Parts: sequence; C-alpha cells; structure tokens
Amino acid sequence: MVLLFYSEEDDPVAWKAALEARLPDLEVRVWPRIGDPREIEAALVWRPPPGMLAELPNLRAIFSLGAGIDALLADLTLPELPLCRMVDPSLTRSMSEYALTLALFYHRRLDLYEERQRAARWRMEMPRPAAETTVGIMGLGELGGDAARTLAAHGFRVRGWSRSRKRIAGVESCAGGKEFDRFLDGLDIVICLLPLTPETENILDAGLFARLAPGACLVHLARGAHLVEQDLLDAVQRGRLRGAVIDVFREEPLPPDHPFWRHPRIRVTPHTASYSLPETGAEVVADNIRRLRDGRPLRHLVRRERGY
Ligand code: NDP
Ligand code: OXD
Repeated sequence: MVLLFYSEEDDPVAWKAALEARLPDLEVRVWPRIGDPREIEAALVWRPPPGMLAELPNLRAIFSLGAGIDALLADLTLPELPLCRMVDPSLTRSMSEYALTLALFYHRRLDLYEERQRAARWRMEMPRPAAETTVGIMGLGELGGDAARTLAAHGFRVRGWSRSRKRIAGVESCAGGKEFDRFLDGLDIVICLLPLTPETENILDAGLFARLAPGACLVHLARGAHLVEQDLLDAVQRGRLRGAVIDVFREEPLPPDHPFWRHPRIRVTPHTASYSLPETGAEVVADNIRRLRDGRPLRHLVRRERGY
C-alpha cells in the first residue's frame, strides 16, 4: 500500500521510518514527491491545503496527525471517506502534563510573583491546598478525560463538562447544555479541551467568564475559534479574570501586532500544548492501516454529523 504523508510541522523522515518499520509492505511518500496519485490509498496529514486529498482518485482512508479535525472538515472538497483522528498515548500524556503545569502555575500564584518580581516586591501569600482550587475541564474526551484524572490525582477539586455523562473517579461530571451553568459556577480555573464544532465556536465569551469565580483564570488549549478575543481582553482588563494562558489562536502564527503578545496578564504559547511522538503515533496509524488492508473496522473514526 502507498501512503501519502503531509505536514509542515511534523518530521517526515521520522514518521516515514516509524511507519515503514512497522509495515514492511507500506511505501510512504512525502508531499510533494507523491509519484503517481492513482497509487495512493491512504493519507496521513496535518492541515493539508484544501483540495489536496480530492486529487487522489483511489484514496480509501484519511488519517489525521492531529486529534482535532476541524481544519480537515472545513475543506468542502474533502472526500467522503473514513476519517480517523489521532488518539495517541504521547499526545494524551503531554496534554495532561501541560494542563497540570498551568493549573499549578495559577494555583501557586506564579503569575502574581512574576508581577511582584518586576516591582522588586518581596511579599508572600500563604499557599493553600490544591483541594481548595476548583478546576473545570471543558471536554472530557481522550485528552480532557485524562487531564481531569491527572488533576484529580494531584488533589484539585475537578469538574468536567461533556455532551454525555462520564464516570471518572474524583471528577464531578456535568453533561449537556442543561448542566452548563452548574459546571461553570464558581470555577477558579477553566481549561478548554473541546473540539471545534458549530456548537462550541465562540463558547469562551463574556457570558461564560461572568459565571466563573471572581478572578478566575482561563487555560485555553483547544482551538482559536472557541474564544471571543475581545471578551477575554475586556474580562482581564476589568479584573473579572485574573489571567489567561492561550495556546491556540484564530490566526496562527499569532500576528506580531496582536494585543495578546504584550498583555501583562495574558500568556501566549505557540500551539505547543501536546505532541505526538512518531514512535507511539505510528503504532496507532499502523494498526489502522492493517485494519484497512484486512477489511476490519477502523479505530478513532470521526463522526462527521457530530463534527468530532
Ligand atoms: P475527543 O473527541 O476525544 O473529546 C471531545 C470531548 O468534548 C468529549 O468529551 C465530548 O463529549 C465533548 N464535547 C464535544 N462537543 C461538545 C458540546 N457541544 N458540549 C459539551 N461537550 C462537548 O477529543 P480530544 O480530547 O482528543 O481532543 C479535544 C481537542 O483538543 C481537539 O479537538 C483539538 O481541538 C484540541 N487539541 C489541541 C492540541 C494543542 O496542542 N493545543 C493538541 C491536541 C488536541 P462526549 O464525550 O459526550 O462526546
Ligand atoms: C491536534 C493539535 O489537534 O495538535 O492534535 O492541535
């Protein structure tokens, strides 16, 4: 089988080697050296140019290098083929690590001490146990579910929100629109790990910020279009929010003149919250390629009608 690899961010050499080591019959062709497009039966891609996959007449399945497939679904020419997203232990572990890091950053008030350092001001706040900080996780799927477990294991009070009810030890589950207000009520830190869909676009807005505990913090790790940027600037300006760490943006890379770059209470990271290692990610893709070859059901299929 021939597989096309396209990504401007992932290392094609490492992925090709990891895949071909697991599947001796597989030939990986790295864009733009694709050879005869008619020979390509599978594609492993991250943000391919719109229209690219429609040019492959014998494509049978699309594998995403990312967990979020919103950019793929936005391509109106995307072939109606099985589409599988990335679910990979290294992606999950690194996301939970980042979520825990940032929850601890705010819980231990490092933002405050940064400000005080700039003013050469020596003043200590008595630390409080993690159990006194309530963290809300929006999205309790592969990533949000593991992040919730990790934070709960660390001792935070954790609440999660998803479409369907979840049972996760130490995590209060809120489900659907009816329980959204209960989920938000009094949160000290909110972490967004939702997929971007028509229902979740612009969900991080002034209305949501107003329901959190006064001086709450936002950690946004999902997609730029979840966030109404002006509402965040206003909420931080007015002190409704204490601060935010934003990893994902409507426009990436974030333009140099964007107000988030220089805002003292908004921290920017360059879409780096989590990553797939080729060694573990290739295992997941190889399993699906074997399934495709043998006519068995694929794993991690996107349900297009839901948008994730
Ligand atoms: P999953 O599909 O496994 O989980 C999605 C979760 O969101 C599910 O719990 C789902 O509920 C919930 N959900 C979806 N729509 C709604 C809604 N309308 N209301 C309430 N809950 C909803 O996705 P992953 O956990 O694998 O990934 C989540 C997102 O993280 C990705 O889509 C991507 O945008 C982002 N991401 C960001 C990265 C970064 O580096 N910044 C890296 C990787 C991913 P239910 O369980 O009931 O279906
Ligand atoms: C993803 C991402 O969706 O890296 O996997 O954003």
